[in-house]
Amino acid sequence: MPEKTKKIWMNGKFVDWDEAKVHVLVHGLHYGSGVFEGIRCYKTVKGPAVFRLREHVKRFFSSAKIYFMEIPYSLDEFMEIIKETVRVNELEECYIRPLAFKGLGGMSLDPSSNPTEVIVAVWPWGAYLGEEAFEKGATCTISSWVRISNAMLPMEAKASGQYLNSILASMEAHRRGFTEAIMLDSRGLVSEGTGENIFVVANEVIYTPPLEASILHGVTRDSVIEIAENLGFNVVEKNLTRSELFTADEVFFTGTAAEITPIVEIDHRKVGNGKVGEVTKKLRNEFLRVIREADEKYRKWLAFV
Ligand code: PPE
Repeated sequence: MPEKTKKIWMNGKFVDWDEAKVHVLVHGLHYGSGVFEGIRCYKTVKGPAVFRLREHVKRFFSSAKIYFMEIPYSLDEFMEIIKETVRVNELEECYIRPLAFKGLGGMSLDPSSNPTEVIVAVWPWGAYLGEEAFEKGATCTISSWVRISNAMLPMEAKASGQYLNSILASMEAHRRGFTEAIMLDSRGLVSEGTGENIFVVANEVIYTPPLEASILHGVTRDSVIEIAENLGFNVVEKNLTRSELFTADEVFFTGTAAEITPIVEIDHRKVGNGKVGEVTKKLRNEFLRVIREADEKYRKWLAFV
């Protein structure tokens, strides 16, 4: 269970952590009819700040729109609700989980008339794939589970039910003894991790799969592209083959939870020399600096609590 905090915001009011409950017949529980976000709040030199809050809330609203879910708040109101939830829980650093799901009503596959319930929970969350993977790099396997394609589900929506695909891949990877899975899309090209986007470095150029590769349009992916370009790197969105992963100089994951996590082995092949690469280190140091130093250039990414 996530580390317990004080209050969870639920449909307009704060309730105690232990009281934030739902009925077993809510639609979202049965059919995965929910959309969610993962956001981080960091302790910066100027106080706690939520990283790229507006972009996350925008994606939350887009996911809801795709699934015909009404969120009865404006973008600005919802940003304020999130900041208030962090304040109420008196946390300087935390992970933030907004979730909207279809509630109690008809048990039909058209939940249009079921109410949409909305919650925001926060809790402290450390390294997503473990401290060791964060520091020394993750070992990965290519999943036997193919990433759901854009033709089957809207992969740019961050929807609860879509994660069953990730859950199968994650359980398989762990049972095979790896830290994490890398999924290929229905064309056999590189898509993403179970909860992360992926990047490859080859001959000093940085590559990442395009949206057509059934990926989530990651906010961290976007941030890393901008940071890399500002550091003078050439970043190219391009379809990648499995071989390009095996022969890359460096490979790493990006995500709100994972931040920048290096990948040092893929299906028993060392990535580069099997150590965390120089470009990955450079990007990660800059990313960690940006989220805490609150300098002018990247201030636009921070919403102070
Ligand atoms: N792909 C997937 C499938 C994904 O779930 C995430 C985020 C990303 C890419 C990276 O997106 P972004 O966070 O905007 O950079 N995964 C979230 C949840 C993981 C989980 O619940 O477990 C996260 O990192 O918060």
